[in-house]
Amino acid sequence: MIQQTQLIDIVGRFAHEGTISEIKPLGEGLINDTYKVKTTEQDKPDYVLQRINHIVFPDVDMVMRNIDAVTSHIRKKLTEQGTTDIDRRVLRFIPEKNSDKLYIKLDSSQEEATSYWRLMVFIDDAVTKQAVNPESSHAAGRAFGNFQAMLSDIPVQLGETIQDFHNMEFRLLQLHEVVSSDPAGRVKEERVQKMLAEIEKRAEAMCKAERMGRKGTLPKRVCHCDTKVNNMMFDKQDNVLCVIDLDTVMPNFIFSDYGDFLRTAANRTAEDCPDMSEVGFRMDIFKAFTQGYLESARSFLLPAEIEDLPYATALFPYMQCVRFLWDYLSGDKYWKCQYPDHNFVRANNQLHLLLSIEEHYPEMQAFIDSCMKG
Ligand code: GN1
Ligand code: MG
Repeated sequence: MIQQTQLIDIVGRFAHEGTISEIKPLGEGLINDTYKVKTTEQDKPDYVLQRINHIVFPDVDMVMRNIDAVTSHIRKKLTEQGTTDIDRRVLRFIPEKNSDKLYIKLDSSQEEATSYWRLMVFIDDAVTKQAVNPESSHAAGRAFGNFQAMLSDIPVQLGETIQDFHNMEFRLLQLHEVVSSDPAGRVKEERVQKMLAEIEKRAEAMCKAERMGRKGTLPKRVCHCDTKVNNMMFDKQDNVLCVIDLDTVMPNFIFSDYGDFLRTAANRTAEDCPDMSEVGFRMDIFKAFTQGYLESARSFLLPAEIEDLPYATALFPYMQCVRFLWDYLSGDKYWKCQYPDHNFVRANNQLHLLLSIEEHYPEMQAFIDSCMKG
């Protein structure tokens, strides 16, 4: 456990304002360690201090360059639009003292103990949600569409902070590799074999985006790439304030943001609920989110992108099933597990969500058509 005094020292290296009164853990993130930094003065902001997970994000410098480019571009757009509460609408990172670097590195003789830190302004009177209703889902759709729209003319080329992050062909290759090496001895389980068969049946269809990308019919745009429900801040009146958790912002097919939101928001239950009878796809959330998303994104989306939104909806539970199964077969190295089967349960949950989505395909297509005519 890291000591308060060490945390205070770390914050002290950033060009923040105010006197630190307290530093406490914040949120339930599984990747980075997050703390809230309170300051004594009423007129100074509180802050969020984060230790960046450099095992998951090996190029921290690239992560922070991407984030700087994205937040500066959005800030500029909001200023042009005359927005007054800009620090609530886009994250503001605090540089290191006497420098313009947005993170600090604390060296250690052991690589695992080396740590990377960043500090951002805490947004007051705001909440994140684990679940949405159709109304907030519509707002989220507009917000993510708007996020992509604002970034559609960003003048710099962003880096890929995790290589092949949402590349379905690569994720299948990773799975095939772990199936043949079988480091945890789990491949022989009958339930694993059954799941692998379900995965293989759909493999060709699910790699459609990569094929379109190669043909040049599907562009990469700046995407958020982790559009889970809880990566958006709302004010107390349920209005969307801003999008957070920007580590994975990178060029990708727009399917990523659309599909990953629905994967988390339109599931009737949590992604690790072990009771498969509770898993199912909520069309009310799908419709509200899609309508909101198309309102703000239709101005720049290509017909091919719009046409394949139902495919995107299926792709992300499928990809997450493959990734969770890969981690289960690897011996649970990537996601923290609370019990031995946790990753298998997660993979199975995502497979059941996919089955439910497949039943709704025609209805989804018809709804998208009606939005585009309207
Ligand atoms: C991870 O960090 P978090 O919990 O928002 C993962 C996502 C998965 C998600 C599944 C960098 O997201 O891709 O969809 O878990 N992020 C990374 O819960 O791998
Ligand atoms: Mg998060």
